[in-house]
Amino acid sequence: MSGFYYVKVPNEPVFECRARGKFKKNNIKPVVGDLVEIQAIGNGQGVIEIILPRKNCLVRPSVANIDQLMVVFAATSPEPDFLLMDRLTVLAEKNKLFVTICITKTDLDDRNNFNKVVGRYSNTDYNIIGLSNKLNRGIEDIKDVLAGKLSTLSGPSGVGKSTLINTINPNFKLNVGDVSIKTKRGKHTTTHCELLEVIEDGFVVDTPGFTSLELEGISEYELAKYFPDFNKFNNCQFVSCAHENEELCGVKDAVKSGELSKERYKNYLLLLQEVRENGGKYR
Ligand SMILES: Nc1nc2c(ncn2[C@@H]2O[C@H](COP(=O)(O)OP(=O)(O)OP(=O)(O)O)[C@@H](O)[C@H]2O)c(=O)[nH]1
Ligand SMILES: [Mg+2]
Ligand SMILES: [Zn+2]
Repeated sequence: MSGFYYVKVPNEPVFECRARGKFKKNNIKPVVGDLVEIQAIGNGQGVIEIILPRKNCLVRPSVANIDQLMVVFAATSPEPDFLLMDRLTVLAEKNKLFVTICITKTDLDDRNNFNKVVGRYSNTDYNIIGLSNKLNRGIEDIKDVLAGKLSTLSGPSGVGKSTLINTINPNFKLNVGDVSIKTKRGKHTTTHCELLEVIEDGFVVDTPGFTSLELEGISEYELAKYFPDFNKFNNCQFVSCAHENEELCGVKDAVKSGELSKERYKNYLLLLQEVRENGGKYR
């Protein structure tokens, strides 16, 4: 219900809480993943008094204190949006999160999109897991990367994020929606963020799907740092090389020789342009 926060307290049922007015006054909103102190007021209800300092806080989805970003895309239906995928990995790097890229619907993967993803990120150490919720494929691998962490699922609507949680732990019966036959898009079935203990000591936030994401608060000078595969080849002439128009650029050489993914480099240039345009706003 709106205005309520559901707080898990050890060895107690979940408390239904409101937040103290001071938070609103200071423009602070408790988010999923927050560690809080509450005052119990009876009847399983409480008031959030303190939000403990956050290790990190993502904007979209709005979650705090996470360890791992699970970037979820479908092999098809909807087709993967590689620029959005790169935006998400940049965001994860910026926040120092583990990255797992999860490609669902591999049972429908006629065009080998899973292998494309593996190729694009081959110089990163990201976990890349192909799975099918339909055929129960890859589920054990997912459980392994969820263990002991707080992870958030991020990706477009209709890729199967909620289905994945239901498959991992059949005790959950989250709503799942169809993908429109005409537009091949999801129908925004999940509408709020929720923290779920899907395996013992493995927490996951199911989130609503989204299609756009701005790289706020990233300067043009740091963007390349968030492409960890580029770092292996950055024996450029200039330390501050933007890997753009410079001569003697290790990254550009690696793209030419095929060691680095051309598509990923193209997206880097697009995002570089974007953070430059945003630069004035956020610097
Ligand atoms: N063939 C196939 N279909 C799948 C798979 N995973 C999910 N689906 C289907 O994809 C559709 C969308 O699944 P959801 O779990 O609702 O997707 P979501 O990512 O949670 O979407 P939002 O909540 O809207 O963000 C449903 O019809 C699922 O049955 C899979 O691995 N293979
Ligand atoms: Mg969902
Ligand atoms: Zn360079």
